[in-house]
Amino acid sequence: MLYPQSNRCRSVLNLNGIWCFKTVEPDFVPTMPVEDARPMPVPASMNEIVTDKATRDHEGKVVYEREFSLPVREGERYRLRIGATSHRCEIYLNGKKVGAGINGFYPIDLPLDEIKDVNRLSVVIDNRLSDTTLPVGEMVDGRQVYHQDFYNFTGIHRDVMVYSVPENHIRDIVVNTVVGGDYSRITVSVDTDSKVVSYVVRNMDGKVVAESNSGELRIESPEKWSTRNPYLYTLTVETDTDCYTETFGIRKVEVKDGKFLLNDEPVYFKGFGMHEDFHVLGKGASDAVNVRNFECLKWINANSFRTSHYPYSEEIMNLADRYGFLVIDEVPAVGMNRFTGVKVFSGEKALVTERTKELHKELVSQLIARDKNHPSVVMYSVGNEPTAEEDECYDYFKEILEHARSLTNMPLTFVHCAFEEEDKCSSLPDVICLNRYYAWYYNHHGDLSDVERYLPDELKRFYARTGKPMIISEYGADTLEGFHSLPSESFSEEFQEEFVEAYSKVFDSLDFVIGEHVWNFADFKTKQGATRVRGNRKGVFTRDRQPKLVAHYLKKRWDKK
Ligand code: BDP
Repeated sequence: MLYPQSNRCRSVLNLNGIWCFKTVEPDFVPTMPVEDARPMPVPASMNEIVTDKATRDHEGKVVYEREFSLPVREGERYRLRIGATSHRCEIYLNGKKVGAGINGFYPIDLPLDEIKDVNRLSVVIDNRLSDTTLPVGEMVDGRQVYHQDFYNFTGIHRDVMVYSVPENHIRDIVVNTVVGGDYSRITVSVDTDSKVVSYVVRNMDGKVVAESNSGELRIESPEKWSTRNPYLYTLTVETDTDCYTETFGIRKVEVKDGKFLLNDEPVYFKGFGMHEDFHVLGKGASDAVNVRNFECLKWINANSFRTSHYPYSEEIMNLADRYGFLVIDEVPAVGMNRFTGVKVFSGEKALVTERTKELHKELVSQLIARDKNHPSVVMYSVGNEPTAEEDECYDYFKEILEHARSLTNMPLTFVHCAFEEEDKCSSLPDVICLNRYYAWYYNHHGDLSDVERYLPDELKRFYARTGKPMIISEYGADTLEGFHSLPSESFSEEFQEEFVEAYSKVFDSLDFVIGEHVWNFADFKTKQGATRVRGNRKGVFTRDRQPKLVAHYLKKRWDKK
């Protein structure tokens, strides 16, 4: 699936803006224009916009609707592209169903065959989570329950576009690069019914560096993509009816001898688990917020992040390529844990079923299909914190990882939270990603001596058993900006700094730790809960992207690391 592009063969009409919105009954079908609708911005989450609780907390279906017109030209086909709606949705054009979206974090791309002078586009979204969605959720006593921490936002969250393509257009381009001694071999495969006429590769100065009429190209002395030099090339494919320019990078990724290698050099991951989340926008995409995030990441000397806990927008992935960030790209398999000991992967109360597994596999396929040409993506994560204590979790994730392995050569992982003594799944991933909260959720809240007492020992046991390199993919302490305490106590800015310092000391003493991702980059909205004051406050930055005290510590640490 290619991102919409405007060029001499294609055009794009952006449909962002103010749409009509309404909460609707479960059997709603938009046969007629919606009545009594209220204005709603796209992209954005409706929950951050409305002022009444009933709408904010609505569990079920909502409809978004707008009209559009465009000049229809002979020989052109039109397609609709919605970056993401949360969650499942059905799409109607002039009252007729034209397609559906199966997940809240993936693009929907479908043909619009019956365009009229004026068109009514309706998107009916269902925000409920179940075993047929990812994240998973369940109904308990007639109420929606989900086990992930972040807020279950509802809305059209990413850009909406109608774009034109010529007949027999290019459906997909896959760019594979192999780095040799002083050259790179590029193999391109193009999914189209038309004949490919040329392949042209340009460097960042716009100079042609390789040209061919077959999908095999060779670049002499290539500039390799890295965090220090995020060098990008473009490939323009011309067919007898269509053209498309795709961006790519040349780099080699490997996990070897306990190290994570980028272009044969060991990498230490410095950065964060993040969220797509901001005031007023909720999960609504914003170029301004995205670029501010990357500026903050650069400022603090991070080199990587995880797209916790779902695929981020394609615009963010493009920025990661451009800024030179290593991305652990995660599918939305989160919430597969009740944290109560009640079985999740089996039994009468199973949260995760065969239906979940089928969807999970499909979403792994779609993520790899979407992100395969991004040099920033150096590892895929197929889930976050499932109950790795269960045998059935092992069987499940073995199958998911085997499926992913059949689709990509990139390293694979999923994020663990089970303790070493209980863990059954750490033999599965290429790199162990581990979330740890000693001195916060366990064992003695607020006592930082816990970190030294328990963490190194546990990490060493993991390593002794698996021999795999390890990234600590979450560790952090909720912190209210402006709350200071001498001596420190939990929730103060001083405590957060001391907390991160204590963990850092442990990481520095263990060779097999190849990275640290603090939880979280910024404060974010969660469901309401007794441990949440205006959301999760573990951000190193506030929700409006200003640094807390710990940010200055990390900036210095990561400058040297
Ligand atoms: C971890 C989850 C993350 C939460 C975090 C927390 O992976 O999504 O936000 O805990 O509680 O278990 O802060």
